[in-house]
Amino acid sequence: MKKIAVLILAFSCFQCETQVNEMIENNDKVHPCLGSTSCCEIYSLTSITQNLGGVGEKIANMAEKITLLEAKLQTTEKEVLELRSLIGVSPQVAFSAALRESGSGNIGPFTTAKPLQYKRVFSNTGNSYNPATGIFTAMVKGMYFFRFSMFNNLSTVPNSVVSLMKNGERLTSVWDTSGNDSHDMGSNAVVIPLNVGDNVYAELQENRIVYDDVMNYNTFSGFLLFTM
Ligand SMILES: [Ca+2]
Repeated sequence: MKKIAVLILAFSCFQCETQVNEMIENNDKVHPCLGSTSCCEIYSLTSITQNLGGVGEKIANMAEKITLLEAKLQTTEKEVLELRSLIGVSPQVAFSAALRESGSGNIGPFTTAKPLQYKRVFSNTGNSYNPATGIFTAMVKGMYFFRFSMFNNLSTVPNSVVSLMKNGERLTSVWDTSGNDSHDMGSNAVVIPLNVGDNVYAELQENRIVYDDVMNYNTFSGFLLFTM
C-alpha cells in the first residue's frame, strides 16, 4: 500500500514539474496552483529556492561592499593621523635650563653619581622637566632630542665627567681632564624614543665637578620631535 502511495506522489510531482516548466517556457501567467495541491507545493518550493538564491547573492554583494568600506576606513584613519601631525595637533614638549640661578663656583664632588639640577629654567612647555630634581619624565610616547653641555674652569683634580642617562642607563658622556688647559667645555646629544614614564637626566659622576657662573656654560635641553 505504501509503495502505491509513493508511486502516486512521484507521478504527481513529475506531472507538476512538467506543467510548471511548460508555463515558464510559455510565459504563462496562469498560476499553477490552479492545478493539483502537490503541484502548488512544488511551485511554492521552487519560488522559495529562487528567492533564497537572490538573497544569497545580495548578501555576497553586501559583504564585498563592507570589505571595501573597511579598507577605505583604515586609509582615512591613517590620513587623519598624518593631518593631525601636519597641523601641529600633537602634544608640545620642550624645555631648556642652565645650572645656576645665581652665583658662581664648582658643583661637586659627591661620593656617588647624582643628577645635576639645572635650576635656571629658560622654558618648560609641557612641564616634563623638574628643576628640583633635574629629571625629565616623558608624558608622551615619542621620539625626543636631548643635549647637554659641561664646563671645567681650570679645576685641579678631580676631573669633570657628566653622562646623559635614560632610566639609570648611560647614553653618552663628556669628559674634561684637569690641568693647565683651562676653561674647557664640551657637549653631547642624542635622539631617542621614549615611552610614557621614561626619564632622562644629566648625571655628574662620582668624585667629579663642574663649574658655572652667570655665563651659564652648563645647560640641559630637550624636546619632542614627534609622537609614536
Ligand atoms: Ca682640559
